[in-house]
This record gives sequence, structure tokens and C-alpha cells, in this order.
Amino acid sequence: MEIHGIIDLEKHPIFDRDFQMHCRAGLDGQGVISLDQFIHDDALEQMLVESERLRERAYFCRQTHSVYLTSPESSLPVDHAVNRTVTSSKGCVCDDHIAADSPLRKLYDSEMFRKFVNSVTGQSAIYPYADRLSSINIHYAERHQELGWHFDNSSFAITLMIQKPEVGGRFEFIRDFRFSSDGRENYSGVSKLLDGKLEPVWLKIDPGTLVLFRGKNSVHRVSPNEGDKTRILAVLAYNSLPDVALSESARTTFYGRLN
Ligand SMILES: O=C(O)CCC(=O)C(=O)O
Ligand SMILES: [Fe+2]
Repeated sequence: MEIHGIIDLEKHPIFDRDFQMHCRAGLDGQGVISLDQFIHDDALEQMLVESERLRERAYFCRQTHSVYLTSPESSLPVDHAVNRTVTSSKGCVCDDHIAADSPLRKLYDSEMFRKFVNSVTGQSAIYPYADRLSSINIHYAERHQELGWHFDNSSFAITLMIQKPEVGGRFEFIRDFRFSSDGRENYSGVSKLLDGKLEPVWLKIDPGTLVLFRGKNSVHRVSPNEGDKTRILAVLAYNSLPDVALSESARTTFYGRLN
């Protein structure tokens, strides 16, 4: 399948400079852009068939972690924002299980798509992960599964919804919740959020929608799936430098293996 058969280039002319600049302004201004019906129906159907076939290979795990994804700080009280924990539970299929001719891989490898990502995120280049697991991941969230509140380590994330949950499983966030580069970690805000005292916004994401998100300073989560339909989402991860592997500890935690 050619890239023209995967991306709806009439609706989303990602090769076009004006379209790229429009998306970049959206990402800079809102912290997120969501491109509806980015994937043609036939390609999306293939992605769904592949994801359902691979589900038995998924590594399901449940973890508790802090919003900051850092280790506990023993010098601070257990109820301090850096020490409070949330739960994440999901299944993950790694890159090495995704077929060479999968439309997901064609999309990930596409030069046109990478150039688009570069210009929208303002990077000069992006590279795949050096390890065989981390570049393309498929996430599965079944009933009661969720992704707890967190800030991402990476400066941007790209997701593609493959199957939408019926109830719950919402992508919720609060923009510019901290400014980590100036050390403004907003501990009081994080405590309020975890106490349920803040109202996040949420993004309507239909199957075939591509989302680019800056999650380093915008706190976000996926609320528990409350229906029987599994939430299936692909994460397309790139690096700004070549030959970078995901850390061994992260691979062990999220994939249950190193290679
Ligand atoms: O599943 C999603 O929509 C978001 C995933 C996410 O936040 C992450 O993988 O860090
Ligand atoms: Fe995230």
C-alpha cells in the first residue's frame, strides 16, 4: 500500500508548506493538534485487523507511578505531589511484531510523513529508536484499564486512534500545567488535580484521527475504559538524535523484555 492509500492527502495535504505552518501554529498555540480522518478507511481497517491479530502478543501490565514519572523522594512526605502515585494498566505490542508491509509501518517510515512531523514540531530531523521494540507500539486498554495522570519525558508524542472505546477511555489534559525548564513544577496544582478538584478538558478522538501532543508540561491521562470495546491506539515514537534506544528500565517496565 502506497502512502497515498494510507493518508487522506486531500483532506490533510501534509506535503504543503501552508498546511504545515497551519498545523505548527496549532501545536504551538494549543499544545495539541488533532487531524480527523487522517487515515483512509481501507488502511484503518487493515490496522484494526492487524491490531486484533496481535492482541494475544500484547504485554499487559499494571503499575503505580508518580505524575512526574520519577522515583519516590524519601526526603519529602509521602503525600507530597512527587510521591503520590496513580495507576496505569494497559497492554502493549512492540515494533518487532508489526509486519513489514503494515500500513502502520508504511506511515511511520514515510519520508513525507517525517518531513511533516519535522516542520510541525520544529525539529531538524527525527529518527527511529535504535532498539527493535520502541518505535511503533500498539496500546490496548480494556474495561477498567487506564493511563494515570503524567507528564511525558519526550517533547512531543504522536498517536493514532484505531478503535475507540464506547464509554470512558477519554484523553484528558490540562495545558501548561508546569514549566519544568524553569523548575516550576506546580506541586500544589498536581495535588489538587489528584484530589479531583480540577476540571480537565478532553479531546474527542475518533478512529483514524492523528494526534500530535506536547505532553512535557501539559498534564494528561487516559481515563478508565468503562465499556467492553477495547481502546486500541498506535503510538509513533521518534527521536531527535540517531542511535538512541529506550532505556533498559523503561523497556523492562513497559514491554516485559529488552529485545
Ligand atoms: O493513549 C493516549 O491517548 C495517550 C498516551 C500517552 O499519553 C503516552 O503514551 O504517554
Ligand atoms: Fe503521555
